[in-house]
Amino acid sequence: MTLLNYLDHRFLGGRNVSLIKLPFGAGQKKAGVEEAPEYIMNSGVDKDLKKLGYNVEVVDVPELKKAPAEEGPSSKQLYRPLYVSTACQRAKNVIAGELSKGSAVVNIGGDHSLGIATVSAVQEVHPTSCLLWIDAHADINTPDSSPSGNLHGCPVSLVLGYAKPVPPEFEWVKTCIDSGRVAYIGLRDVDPGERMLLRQHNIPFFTMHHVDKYGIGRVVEMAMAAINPDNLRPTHLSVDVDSVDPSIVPATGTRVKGGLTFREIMYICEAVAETRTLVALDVVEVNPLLSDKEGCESTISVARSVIRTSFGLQLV
Ligand SMILES: [Mn+2]
Repeated sequence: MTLLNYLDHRFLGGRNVSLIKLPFGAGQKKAGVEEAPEYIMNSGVDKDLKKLGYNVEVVDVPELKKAPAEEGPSSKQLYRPLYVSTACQRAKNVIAGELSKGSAVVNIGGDHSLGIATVSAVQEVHPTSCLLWIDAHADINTPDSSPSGNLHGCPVSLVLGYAKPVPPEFEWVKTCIDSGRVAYIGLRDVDPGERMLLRQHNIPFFTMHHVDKYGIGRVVEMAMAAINPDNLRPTHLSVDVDSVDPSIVPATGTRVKGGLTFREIMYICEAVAETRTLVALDVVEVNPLLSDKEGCESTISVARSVIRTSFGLQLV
């Protein structure tokens, strides 16, 4: 019998995974999210992946947290745009470097503004890849429509080229993916400007209503059929842990009740693993300072499970 996790990847040659630590949190205003990579690494994710037969490399981004002396011109409208932009450029270069070696990457955040870096890097190295965004929020505000000015709510609009004009700090970000290759699962807190963009551009989105109505199996099938028919594209899975219900993931900055159950998020990871197309996984928005010890451990253990399950750990 052949174990699924030993079947060949459709796009990558070896079994190499780079765990990239991204301790950065200026895409939002709550302290603590930058500490998550240490906690997640300490849970043993490197050993988990080694047990699954991968060669694992742990990678840092030099000067990721080095803040610019002054903020950029858009700082009246956005929170720390130059800092976020600088960090994302540094992260993007490191992620693209790892992907160029033929490795899969796990991007361990940090907040979801890092999505600017992860999507830019993945699209540069795997330009046909699709993006499955698992989140309570759509993160598709433009700098103009953002009610908070927090850039963790804007990464998708920047990589899709919907931010017009592009804030000068983000002129380096290419429009690198089109709406036909992006899908969402888990939405339940979407701003008015975001709702307009999702509908206007026909982006396939599956809210918690759809998860209730069709079940997670059918929802993942529909999402992947829309963005990766016949598994001909590499897949980038971006998991914001706030997609999961706050009862098991309380240690995160923007909790919204009515989220995915543990089995539903695991099912998504299992289904993506089965496609043998995963080239990049983001795990973001764990904030160990926002819960008690028990809540923090529960949150970290979900993050750990997301990683090992996406890379092929099976129930039996
Ligand atoms: Mn998010």
